Amino acid sequence: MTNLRHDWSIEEIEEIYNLPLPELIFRAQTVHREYHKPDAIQGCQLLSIKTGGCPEDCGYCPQSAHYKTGLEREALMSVESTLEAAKNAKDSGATRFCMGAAWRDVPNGEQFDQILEMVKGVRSLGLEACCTLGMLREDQAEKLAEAGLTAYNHNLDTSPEFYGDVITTRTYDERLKTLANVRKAGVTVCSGGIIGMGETKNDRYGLLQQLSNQDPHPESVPINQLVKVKGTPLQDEKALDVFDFVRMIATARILMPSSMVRLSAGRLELSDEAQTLCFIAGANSIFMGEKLLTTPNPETNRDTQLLEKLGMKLFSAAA
Ligand code: SAM
Ligand code: DTB
Ligand code: SF4
Repeated sequence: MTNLRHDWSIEEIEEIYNLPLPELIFRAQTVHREYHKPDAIQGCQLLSIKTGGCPEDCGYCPQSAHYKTGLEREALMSVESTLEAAKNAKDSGATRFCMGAAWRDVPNGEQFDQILEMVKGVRSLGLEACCTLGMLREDQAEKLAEAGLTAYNHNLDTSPEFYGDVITTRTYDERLKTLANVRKAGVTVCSGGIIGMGETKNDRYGLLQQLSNQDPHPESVPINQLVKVKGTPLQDEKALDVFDFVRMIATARILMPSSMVRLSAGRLELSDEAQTLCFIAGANSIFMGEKLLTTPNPETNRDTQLLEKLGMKLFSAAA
């Protein structure tokens, strides 16, 4: 087995990212096969349980109250309708259900109790349960762990150097602190980032270094392509070269061999061939369903047809 390393230098990451593509993909496939089945993809389903009106100013996000994106602020969803969505997700083949809230941090009291009920309910359906609710304190992470939460998503999004260009209402260190709280509580970590926000290649290496030098590695690493949403400061960013997406995925796979690498936002823009390249480069999960949190995603039919054509399949049971 390739050893897991936590001391990758920027130079090493740069060298891997810029390998000739066939060599990069060969290396990514080689480590992928040591740790994962080459023909199986995990289906995850997202649900926005609390949409819009977020006090943070993340330049990419349609849910920030700082920008006019046409999204209405909504109240926290009920436990009942959340669990109904989770059942539907299970029926369409997902094994992980991820609940997202447009919060800066998690409020205590009734709303938090409601979240704990949702987590318990999702787990009792036999699904992995993931939450992404903003900053989390240690005691909150412990309560979520007790409720059975499988994973907490909290993206580092980009390099520490570029972070302040995209978000001014919080710091990179605050992000790292939440990740540490999650880890300490024994909940698995889901953390990744976005490319296509006008970052340099160095920023991509910096993000990958931050993720891969955590010990243990985040068990789950979502790689998102920016979804350009009208009204956000990043609405006019130029299109990302698809090979950069593939390189990012392959490099993440090589640096973090045992982690799930998730081909996340931005799939609607990708051809079947481009998605296939991402799978070959080591991505082994997708978000299913017609919506991510608030933006569109390919229809389930298109995904199942593609997997069938490729002779690949969805994981049949939750881990
Ligand atoms: N409010 C919480 C937080 O920021 O951690 C959780 C929800 S937030 C919407 C979850 C993640 O979605 C962000 O960290 C970001 O990586 C991703 N995201 C948001 N808007 C996006 C966009 N337009 N394109 C790609 N990814 C996006
Ligand atoms: C992640 O890295 N991407 C997902 C999930 N984790 C929470 C969210 C993507 C959101 C895309 C924009 C939207 O639909 O609002
Ligand atoms: Fe709020 Fe999360 Fe969107 Fe940032 S990414 S504005 S914290 S919902």
